[in-house]
Amino acid sequence: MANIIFPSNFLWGAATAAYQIEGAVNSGGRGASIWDTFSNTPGKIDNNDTGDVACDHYNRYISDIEHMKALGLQSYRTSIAWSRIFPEGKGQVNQAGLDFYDRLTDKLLEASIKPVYTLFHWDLPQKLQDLGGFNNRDLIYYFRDYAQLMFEKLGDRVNLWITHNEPAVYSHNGHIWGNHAPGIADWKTGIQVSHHLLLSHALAVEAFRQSGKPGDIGITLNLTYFEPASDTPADQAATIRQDGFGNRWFLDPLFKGAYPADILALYESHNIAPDVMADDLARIKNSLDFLGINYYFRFAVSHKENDGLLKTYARAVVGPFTAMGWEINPYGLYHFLTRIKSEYANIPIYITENGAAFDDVLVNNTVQDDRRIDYLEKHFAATAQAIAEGVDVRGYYVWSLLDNFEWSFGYSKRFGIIYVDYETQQRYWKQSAYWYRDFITAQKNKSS
Ligand code: IFM
Repeated sequence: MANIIFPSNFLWGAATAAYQIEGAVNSGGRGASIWDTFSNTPGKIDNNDTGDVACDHYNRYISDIEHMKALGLQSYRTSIAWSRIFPEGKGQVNQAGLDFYDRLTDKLLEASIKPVYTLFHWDLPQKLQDLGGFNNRDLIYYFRDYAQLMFEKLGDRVNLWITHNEPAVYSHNGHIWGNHAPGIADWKTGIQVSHHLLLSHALAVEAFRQSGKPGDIGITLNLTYFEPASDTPADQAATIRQDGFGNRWFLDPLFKGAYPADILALYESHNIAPDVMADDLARIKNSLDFLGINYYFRFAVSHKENDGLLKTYARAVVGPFTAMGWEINPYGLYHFLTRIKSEYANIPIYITENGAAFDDVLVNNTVQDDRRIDYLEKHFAATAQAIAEGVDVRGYYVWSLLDNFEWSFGYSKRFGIIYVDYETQQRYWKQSAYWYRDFITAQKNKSS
């Protein structure tokens, strides 16, 4: 690691998301989101945890920014809670919500930390879900209007924007598997939602470009590295299907203006293909200045005749594993960075999330998380390798700044480089935080 030098303008950051850290769900005029509804439904979340309090970041953002500053972060990625801005998703604007993100932005800039905001990290206003959620085409316009307002209010100080976080997880987990909010289990809905997410992204980008605000806008995709479990033709074909379902379904429309023919045919044969109107795909094509990549793990894929519509079985097989049971595979990150350039476009890329949960134990006010340090180091090396081969990677955001509400796992999984004691809301730096601080300092010194 000592020898690796990243470009001098490379941004080192950390990421979080509103519902996972803010808490204060009833403060400042915030409206309910689908995650409030879902997490407060008994049995949905491990230990019946909710995001009601989370890391109480809404009330502690100033001291959290002090931690970021002490870490030497150059950038911070978080999301805006739509229901703080529009408690009902549309219509009446909530000034207190705008004020919160205004203050957050100013404090970040005061600390010389570049804010990057994701407009939608899954916490849809409940009132919009009551209208059918992203299955309802009207949502594309409500999202566009919300995005437009944020560009207008913050676009003088924020110049990196992300429309959606992981549309695959939102559509699949939330609408096909049902283990995320809004808890729907229906293929047709899930696939339609994925189309409306991409289309709403495109409309928000159009609004950004029309706003004349300086800066760049993109979308963040979670890309999973799928490899065949064996070299049989059946497993290889299964891998192509799995990659098509999870990765190409989102990449192809963004870069090629078309859904992948093999997956579209599969969906058509099951009557679950999305309703797509003329021009939708033309609007989605090239609707990004950069691609955000969230990368975590590799899955080995086998053909399984009786396994659902995809007839695939994807699982983690080769250790070491994180506390999520995810296989640590830095090569997969290199694979995507180089694959985007060779198969899609030589577009700027930000690694908007990468990190690991481990069973951290607080001892003497810190956590000896050597495995997380090792994880980060290896993924940095994979990134450096891709940059050396000409991939235009511009930044890296560790997931996560803080331990936080890990969706259906509640607080049982700790991804932070800063440990949160949820009883006292005390923050404790894990050893990975000290390591990351020193790494960033060394990079700054090398490039100056
Ligand atoms: O916590 C999530 C985040 O909200 C989206 N990307 C993956 C992380 C870890 O599961």
